[in-house]
Amino acid sequence: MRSFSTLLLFVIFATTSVFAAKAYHNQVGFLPEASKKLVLEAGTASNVVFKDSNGTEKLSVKPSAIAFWEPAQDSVRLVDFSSLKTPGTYQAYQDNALISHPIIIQAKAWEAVTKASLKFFYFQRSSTALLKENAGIYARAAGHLDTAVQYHSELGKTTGKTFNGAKGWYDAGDYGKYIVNSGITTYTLLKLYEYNKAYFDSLRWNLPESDNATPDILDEIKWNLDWMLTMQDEDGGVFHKLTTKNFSGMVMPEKDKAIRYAIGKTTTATLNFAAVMALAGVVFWKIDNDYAKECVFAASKAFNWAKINPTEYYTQPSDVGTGTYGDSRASDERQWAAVELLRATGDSSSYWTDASTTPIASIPGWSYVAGLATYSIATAPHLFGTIATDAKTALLELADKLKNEADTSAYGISMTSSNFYWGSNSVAANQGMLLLHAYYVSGDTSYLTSAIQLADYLLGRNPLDLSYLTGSGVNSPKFPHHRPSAADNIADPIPGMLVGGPHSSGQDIASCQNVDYTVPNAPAKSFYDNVCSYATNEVAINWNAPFAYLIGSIQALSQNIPVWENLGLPTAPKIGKKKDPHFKRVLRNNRVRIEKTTSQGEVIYFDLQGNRE
Ligand code: G3I
Ligand code: 9MR
Repeated sequence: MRSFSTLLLFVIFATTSVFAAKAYHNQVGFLPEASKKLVLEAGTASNVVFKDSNGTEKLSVKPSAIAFWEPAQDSVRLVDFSSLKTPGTYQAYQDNALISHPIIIQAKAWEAVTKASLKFFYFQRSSTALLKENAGIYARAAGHLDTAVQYHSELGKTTGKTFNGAKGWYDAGDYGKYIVNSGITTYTLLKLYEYNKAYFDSLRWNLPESDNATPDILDEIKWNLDWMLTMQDEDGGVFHKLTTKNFSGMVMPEKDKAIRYAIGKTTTATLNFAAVMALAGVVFWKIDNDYAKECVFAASKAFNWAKINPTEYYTQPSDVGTGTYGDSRASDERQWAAVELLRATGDSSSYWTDASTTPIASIPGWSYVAGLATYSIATAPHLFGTIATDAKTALLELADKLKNEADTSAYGISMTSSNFYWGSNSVAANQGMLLLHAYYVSGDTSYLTSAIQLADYLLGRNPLDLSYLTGSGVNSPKFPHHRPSAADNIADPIPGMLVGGPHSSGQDIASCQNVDYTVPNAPAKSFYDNVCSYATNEVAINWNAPFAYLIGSIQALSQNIPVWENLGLPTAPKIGKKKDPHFKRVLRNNRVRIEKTTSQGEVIYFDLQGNRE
């Protein structure tokens, strides 16, 4: 019988061990050959011991020296356990105290979250019911059929005229459909397929279309491309958004009965559309050639409208309160569209001459897309020659900056305080996408390793001990700002949704009954898992897309599936083959001009810069 004092010591020890230092790590799992790290609250420097499910010690690692991470105002230690590669479930201990969640190592550790983050888009489908066989408990009635969408008065259309704007994905936690955000999202998913074709050709996630011959990712993408095509006006211009005049309440789709309008027709939306449709033409070229040609033709029409209307920027009408996606700079969209159209058609004279030929490396976002053009230029030296070299140089310069930050950061990731703003988790995912492109063009796996750190951050290696993807990991957001999840009377939110993430702007505090959830100087901790917090806890298609890109690409790469299966550039489609009564390219006085026939039947001419002759 142990003496009372020994027993007391054991009890104290056992209870204090419950409050041991915490370890923050990817709560979903690790790929066997990938980098594996956990962050340890400062605490002691004792070795961290990794035990398998039998309690057998498999690895003992000395933590790094204490380091300060500014975005969280935390002092922590890093523990690198990358040498632990045998698939299995482990737990970490320090001084015999359990400090981690289960640590899962599996060959396909990231496949389930890849599928979940892509199934999110199915749950975002407008204009259709989600059936039980595909949506399970989240089955719902159809909302927003959008078969008779009105035109906002500022578009000057004939009163009472409507159009069919069906299909497409809801933007985020709201029921709006916005071209620029939808565009970068669709483009990112098209690129995910293009670079990992072999992996996604066979991946299925129980869509209504899963039994057909088309890969699920392309079936899903087409749901949105079909809608985007409805947003192109007869003259080639593209409407900015399709929404109600104001945000609906927190209701299910079928309960939102307000009239829906096309609102705005802008240069940024039109060029964004052109870039996406051009890439769609490349990707669908061998899968559905007629559809591919329709996409490329629509892209060319859009590009030409933007030549004639180069500065049509979005202004919110006074009677509209939905999202704006305002952007008064179209040079980046023009370069992006020109690059993608050149890639789709091989026709440099019609497009490339109208855009800047200086590639700029930057982390892409819905308002600044120059980085996407640089990805395409850097990976197509056969098309862009020395400009491709410039693009690669710029890309690797920025990637090196991110990699160096990750290699010296206390949390081992490239995110710094300045990256924490609305949608910060998408900044992390987009940094990962850039690092992957650096890996593609250089073959240097250190970029791949830096990208993996960002996926680990999003899935648990963060100061909030959160896997930011709903329904994944041990701790994940339970109350996202997402109308269907809030109104469906189901406790758990729809899974596979990446919430916007922490930042300190506090732009939604008034909507959160003035609860100030921000942590002074610690943007990485300023997060509120409450449905009111649309600034930190909303979900959005342009946040899930780079996440799916990051996690899906690394899963595919880990299986050594060729990254680069060039779909084979199509021979230049005969754009303009279909007679378009509104405008066409003509030779006039031996110079290429745009001939436009106005609705009054007048024939007018523009130069390629859109100047009226
Ligand atoms: O880019 C600057 C950064 O340089 C600066 O350091 C930082 C300081 O806080 O601000 C950054 O700009 C922020 C911008 O998002 C970044 O994309 C703005 O503050 C912030 O207000 C802006 O928020 C946008 C938000 O709408 C409000 O307009 C988000 O980007 C955008 O994703 C979000 O989009 C909404 C739609 O309108 C409606 N549907 C939901 C969707 C997601 O919340
Ligand atoms: O639900 C809206 C969300 O999609 C937007 O991102 C956010 C910012 O534009 O606005 C949300 O709508 C809120 C509105 O802005 C203020 N009143 C409460 C609305 C629902 O939270």
